[in-house]
Amino acid sequence: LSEATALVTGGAGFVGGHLARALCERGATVHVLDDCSTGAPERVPDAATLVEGDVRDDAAVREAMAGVDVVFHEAAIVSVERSVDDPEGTHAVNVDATLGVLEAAREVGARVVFASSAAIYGAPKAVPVPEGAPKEPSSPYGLEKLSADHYCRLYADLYGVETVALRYFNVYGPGQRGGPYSGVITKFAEQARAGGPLTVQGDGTQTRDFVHVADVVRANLAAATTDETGTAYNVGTGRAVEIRELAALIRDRVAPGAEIVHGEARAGDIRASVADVSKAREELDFEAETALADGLDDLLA
Ligand code: UD2
Repeated sequence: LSEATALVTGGAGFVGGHLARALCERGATVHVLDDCSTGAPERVPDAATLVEGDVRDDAAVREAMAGVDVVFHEAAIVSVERSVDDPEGTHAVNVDATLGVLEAAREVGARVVFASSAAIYGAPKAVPVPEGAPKEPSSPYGLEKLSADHYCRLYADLYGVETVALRYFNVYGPGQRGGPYSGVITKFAEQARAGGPLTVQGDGTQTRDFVHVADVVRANLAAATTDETGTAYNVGTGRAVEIRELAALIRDRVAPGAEIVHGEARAGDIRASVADVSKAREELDFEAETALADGLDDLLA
């Protein structure tokens, strides 16, 4: 990738910012397209060129795409709640804009690595979830990611665009946004720092697959150079972590005396979500390396 020109859409965001930095470190020429609505310009590495614009705007996408070999399409509205409140608005960003990125990539002959999501599976019938599992998303967000994931495959089949969809499970790490709609790790960390209590929704036996952002970056770099395109890979660790166990891990690191309390389960909450990682291991030669305990030590230090 040292010779490559890469575009990171959403490069001022959480995953995109880490990815843009890793690409710069590897000597790539890096363009970032971001409207900085939820991202922060200070996250964009100094060595990258920031095109401040909306990913729905074809002119901005084309400007950012000039001379690009590979696009990492991370720009999205990642809030499930927002997609429920405003499905047309999130569709425009999560689907229409992805189609625009694919078209622009087709014009310049660039590869597209797309940030898909475990949300496309809805509530899995069985875990771990392989890529071929049924897809019945339970939110507009999940359906939007599924639609964009399919478009990536179709662009490979119909037009020969090299595409890879990476289905992220629960990503965590430094720089993740806080606030009311943040992920559970950020939320528990904020609660523990305030002295507690940590609020588990339901009995806490529901499970998730928490994958560190450094591993998500590595999966993207692997996808940029793999020979296997027109396909999709789960990006997770393959390990199930119970939410009550997570609460205890964070409490013990930040505020050992803090209380863990249980509230109502979240409406429509998914009971179990764990990636089957065998396809990524075999075809992409990717395996997550950061153990949750180490990732939490690093994040909460
Ligand atoms: C994740 C993604 C979401 C979407 C979805 C697809 C994140 C932040 N969200 O939602 O974008 O892709 O997967 O299925 O990655 N919980 C508590 N206490 C709290 C907050 C959460 O117990 O204070 C529980 C919550 O009820 C759930 C679990 O923690 O069982 C994970 O919640 P989350 O919001 O971090 O992530 P998830 O998997 O619902």
